[in-house]
Amino acid sequence: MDERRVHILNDAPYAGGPVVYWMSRDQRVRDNWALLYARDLAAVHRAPLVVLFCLATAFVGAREEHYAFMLAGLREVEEDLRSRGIPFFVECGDPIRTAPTFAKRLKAGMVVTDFDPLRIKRRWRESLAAGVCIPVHEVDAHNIVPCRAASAKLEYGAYTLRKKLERLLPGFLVPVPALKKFDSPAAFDLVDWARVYRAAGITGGGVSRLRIKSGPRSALRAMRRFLEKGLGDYSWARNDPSIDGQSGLSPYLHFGQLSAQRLALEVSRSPLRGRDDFLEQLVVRRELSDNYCLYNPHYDSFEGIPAWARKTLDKHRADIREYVYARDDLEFARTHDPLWNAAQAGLLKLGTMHGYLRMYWAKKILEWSASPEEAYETAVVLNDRYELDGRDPNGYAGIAWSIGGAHDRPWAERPVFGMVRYMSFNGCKSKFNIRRYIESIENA
Ligand code: FAD
Ligand code: FO1
Repeated sequence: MDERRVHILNDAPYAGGPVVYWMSRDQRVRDNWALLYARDLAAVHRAPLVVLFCLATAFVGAREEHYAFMLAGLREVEEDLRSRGIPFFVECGDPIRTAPTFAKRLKAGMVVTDFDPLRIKRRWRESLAAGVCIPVHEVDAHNIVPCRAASAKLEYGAYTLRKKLERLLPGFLVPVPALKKFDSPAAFDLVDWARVYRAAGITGGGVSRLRIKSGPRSALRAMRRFLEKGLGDYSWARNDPSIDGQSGLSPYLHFGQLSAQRLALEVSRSPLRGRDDFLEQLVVRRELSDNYCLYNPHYDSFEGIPAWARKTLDKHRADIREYVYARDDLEFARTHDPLWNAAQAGLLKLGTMHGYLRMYWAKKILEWSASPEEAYETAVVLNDRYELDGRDPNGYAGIAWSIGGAHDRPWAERPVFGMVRYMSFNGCKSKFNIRRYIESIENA
C-alpha cells in the first residue's frame, strides 16, 4: 500500500499486543485500505487483529433512521469479519472515552484508524493518540488520492485541485487487494446488537422511511445497477430532478459501505459516455469537499466562506428580502415556492434530495432568511438532520458553494446575493419539467 495513505498520529513504539483497527468512516471489509494496513501489521508482528466500532449517540444531529441504516450495515460487517476470523467489537458511549478504554482493556499494541476531516472525528483521534502510549496511525481509506497527499492546503476550486489529482491518480487508482483470511485467536463473542440498538435509541418502531437497503452487499448491487442502467445517460440525466438520473450511491459512500475507489475503477473501465462526468463528481468534487473540511476549521459556518463572498453578502445584508421565513417554516416546507416546498417535503419524506435541487434549496434559504449567517446555519442544521448522506464533507462543501461562493467565482451583483451565484425558479423551469418533479414527490 502506498505509504502516502498513512498519517502517523503519535510515534509511540510498538511493543507487542493486538492490533486494533478502529473503524469509523469506512464501514466495510472489502476494498478497505485501513483494514488491510492493520491486517498486514498484525501478520508482521504475529499479533491478533481486532476491529472496533465506537457508537457515538447524537452524532451531529443524526436521526433514528440514520443509525438504523448504519447499524444494519455494521451487522453485515461483523459477518464479513467473522468469516475471515477477525473479531468485531462495538463500544457504546463517547469515543473520547470508549476508544482509549477499549485499547487499554485489550492491552492493544497499536491502533489504526481511518481518515475523516470532520472536527468531531479529529477530536476523537487526537484524544486517543494523546491518551495511549501505543502507536496510532490514520489511513485514508475514503479517498482515491489520499486527502493529505492531494494537497497540503485549502484549494480555491475544482480547477486547482483537478490538476493535482490528475497527476497523482494513475498511481492511486489501482485495484485494492483482497483481504486474506486471518488465523484468528480463540473463539470470540458476537456483538450484543440489542444493547447497541438501545444505546443508539432505536425503538424499532420507527419503520424506516428510507427507500434504500443498507449494507456493503446492497451497495455493490446498487453500483452494478447504476453501471448497467444509469451511467450511459448520466451526463444529461443527472441535472434533471424529474427523472432518476443520478446514481443514488451517496449514502453508501457516506457510510463507507462502498469504496469510491472500487466505484471509480469500475466506471473508468466503462465505455459509456457518462463516465467522465461521473468521475468528475466522484473524484474531483468529492475530494474537494474533504480538502475543504480538512483545511478550513470553519467548514460548517458562514465564517469559513471566501473573503470576497463574505464582503459581498455583508454589503447586501440590509437589502429588502421579498420573503423572510423562520426556520420551522422552511423545515416544514411552508413557503410560497411550490418547487422549493416539494424539494423540502421530499427531504422530510424520503431522507434525500436530488443534487440539482440541493443547490436551489440552499440558495433560496439564503434569499429568504433574515441574514446570511442564519441562512447558513439553517442549511447546515436541516441538511444534517434529514439527509441520509448528511453529516458529510460533501454537505458542508455543497452549502459553502451554494451560500458562500466557495469553489465558485463572483457573478453579476444583485440584491441579497451580492455576487454569489443566483438560481431562480424560472431558471429551473427552463431546465426541467417542474410539474413532473412535484408530482414525483407527491406520489413517492
Ligand atoms: P451522483 O451524481 O450519482 O454522484 C456520485 C457521487 O459523487 C456522489 O454520491 C458523491 O459522493 C459525489 N458527488 C456528486 N456531486 C457532488 C458534489 N456536488 N460535491 C461533492 N461530491 C459530489 N452530498 C453528500 O454526500 N452529502 C450531503 O449531505 C450533501 N449535501 C449537499 C448540500 C448542498 C447544498 C449541495 C449543493 C450538494 C450536497 N451534496 C451532498 C453533494 C451532491 O448533491 C450529492 O452528493 C449527490 O446529489 C448525491 O446523489 P448521488 O450519489 O446520486 O450523486
Ligand atoms: N461514526 C462513528 O465512528 N461512530 C458513530 O456512532 C457514527 C454515527 C453516525 C451517525 C450518522 C452518520 O451520518 C454518520 C455517523 N458516523 C459515525 C460517521 C460516519 O461514519 C462518517 O464518518 C462521517 O459522518 C462522514 O465523514
